[in-house]
Amino acid sequence: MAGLAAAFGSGAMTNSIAEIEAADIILVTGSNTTENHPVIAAAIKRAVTRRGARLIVADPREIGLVRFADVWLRQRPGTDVAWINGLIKVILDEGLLNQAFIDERTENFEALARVLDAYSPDRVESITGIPAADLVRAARLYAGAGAATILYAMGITQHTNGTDNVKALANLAMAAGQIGRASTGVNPLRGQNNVQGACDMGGLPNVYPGYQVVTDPSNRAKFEKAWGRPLSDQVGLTVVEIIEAVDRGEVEGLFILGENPVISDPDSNHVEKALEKCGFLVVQDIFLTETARLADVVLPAGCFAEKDGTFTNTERRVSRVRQAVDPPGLARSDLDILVDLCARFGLDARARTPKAVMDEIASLTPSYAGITYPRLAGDGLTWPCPHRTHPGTPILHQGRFSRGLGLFSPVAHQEPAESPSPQFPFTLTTGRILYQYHTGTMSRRCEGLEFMAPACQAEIHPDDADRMNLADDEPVTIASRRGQIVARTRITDRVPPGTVFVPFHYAEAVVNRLTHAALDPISKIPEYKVCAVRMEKIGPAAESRPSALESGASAASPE
Ligand SMILES: Nc1nc2c(c(=O)[nH]1)N[C@H]1C(S)=C(S)[C@@H](COP(=O)(O)OP(=O)(O)OC[C@H]3O[C@@H](n4cnc5c(=O)[nH]c(N)nc54)[C@H](O)[C@@H]3O)O[C@H]1N2
Ligand SMILES: Nc1nc2c(c(=O)[nH]1)N[C@H]1C(S)=C(S)[C@@H](COP(=O)(O)OP(=O)(O)OC[C@H]3O[C@@H](n4cnc5c(=O)[nH]c(N)nc54)[C@H](O)[C@@H]3O)O[C@H]1N2
Ligand SMILES: [Mo]
Repeated sequence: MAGLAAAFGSGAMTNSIAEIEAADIILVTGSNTTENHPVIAAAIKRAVTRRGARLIVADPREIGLVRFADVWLRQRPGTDVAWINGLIKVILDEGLLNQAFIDERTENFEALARVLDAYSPDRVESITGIPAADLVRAARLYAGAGAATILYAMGITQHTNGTDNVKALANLAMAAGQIGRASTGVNPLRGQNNVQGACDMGGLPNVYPGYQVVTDPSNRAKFEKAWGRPLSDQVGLTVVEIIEAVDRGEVEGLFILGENPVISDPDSNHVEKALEKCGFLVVQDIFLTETARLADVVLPAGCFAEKDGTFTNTERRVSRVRQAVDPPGLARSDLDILVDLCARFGLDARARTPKAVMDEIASLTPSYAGITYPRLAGDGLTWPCPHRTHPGTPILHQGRFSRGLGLFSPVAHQEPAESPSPQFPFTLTTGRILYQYHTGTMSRRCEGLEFMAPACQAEIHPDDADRMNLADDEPVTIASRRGQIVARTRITDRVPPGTVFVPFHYAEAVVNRLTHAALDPISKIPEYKVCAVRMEKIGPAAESRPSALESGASAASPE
């Protein structure tokens, strides 16, 4: 989210979920909304079918929302900066800029204008594969709208140039003046129920709660005083960097809470090797995961229904979560475990209950200063909520950006870290499906979900399948420079020729054995959305079909 922070001074949804439904134009990119944010997708569909809103989808795959779209821009994976710059170029050339907004609210447009020459519709078509005429139509729709909103997710951020992609979207919104009003803005649809809250609370290596940077001595002094001990002024490491540091022997101990990196981090063969080397590994989880199996100590935690607390959702809304049942067996709430650990380390954790934690948050975090348990009794509050009678802030950047003037940041197209080659001719892109959740620790324990999506299926275009003589639902080997897996084919023109989509939910076919750990230099997000692979038909022999003797008994697949 560093791109948004650079442009406006904040890295969250600029507007609320309810406003999406009232937008005239909705631009969705890198978000398979119907599968991954179905409630928001329902709002988008209602906007289109009931209010006549126009939908622009930019996604390499024919996702569910394409059926509702006026324009579908099908870019080659990893070419987002090019089509977004292309939209701004058309808006500029056709006199559709919002000049008043640019003059009053922003700075540095001239620098952006200088790079746009390289993004004529024809050049954009040659980079992205998007027909020039479609680009022009999308630009006119977006800039001509009363209120146009941009929604994006991991298809934009999980690239080595993910920060540039987000900056490009921010440039687009500012050039057309589509930000700072109701039903406009640049809106990252955040993933987990509380990932926004985790970031807000300083679950990042460079900030204290409320994005107060650790390198600022006055921030450090404030937290040292509150917590009664000296604190480091060094920026720490991000997830992938930590694994690399473990591998180099620079990090000797690791405490992992609520993550299953053996399945979810890129280049998992390397992750596994690094964790096996780790001197001391503690995993705190609600299940014995693939990562927990490598641990020296496993601390069993209670799940969401077994504890009190708050979640902060994608629209910055802080809501209460209330304990419904007791944790099973020896499991305890994450907070209880951490408070006890603190005591064993000789630290006096002052806030021992969820309510006391919330009060401490309010006392140290300006954007949460007005948030208390009594005030959260109803529908919750959206931050910034700076004092006890403040109503919360559904729309950011009205009248003024957090950083003052909105900053245009010129960005240029850059190819992904790994491109297809004769040896690895396919582009692999990875992500999610409706019926599974991440590494499957939770969803794969649900019978109904397993019934709907029991096996790892690779989406392959019919032309590619024909050429390789692959049938539907046939096992196929997929290999990259880093590893290989066996998945089952799902032949569909949802993916373009030359591209394969594989979800990362399946421990028996860990797609992250194939992905690589190339990072965006600023956000440090890995390039999960593009790498190069080859596919091989397994063939009857290797597929171990039933032998002649057994074949009378069963023709079923051995899996
Ligand atoms: N059912 C279900 N829902 C979930 C989750 C889950 O595991 N299962 N996970 C949650 C979490 S934590 C997250 S972060 C969100 C993620 O939600 P999304 O970001 O919607 O999920 P993904 O499937 O990773 O991929 C997003 C889209 O990016 C597209 N894409 C691929 N390459 C490119 C590209 O180069 N450019 C662009 N613009 N698009 C590209 C893909 O085709 C896909 O449609 O989902 C949340 N919701
Ligand atoms: N190839 C590929 N890889 C990806 C992605 C991709 O698109 N493609 N997306 C990335 C993204 S956006 C994300 S968010 C990550 C997700 O990666 P992870 O966070 O590693 O995946 P989860 O399976 O959600 O793991 C969460 C763990 O928390 C545990 N848990 C659940 N509730 C609680 C609790 O209350 N307390 C504790 N202590 N534990 C709990 C679960 O059992 C589970 O083991 O994956 C990333 N990896
Ligand atoms: Mo995520």
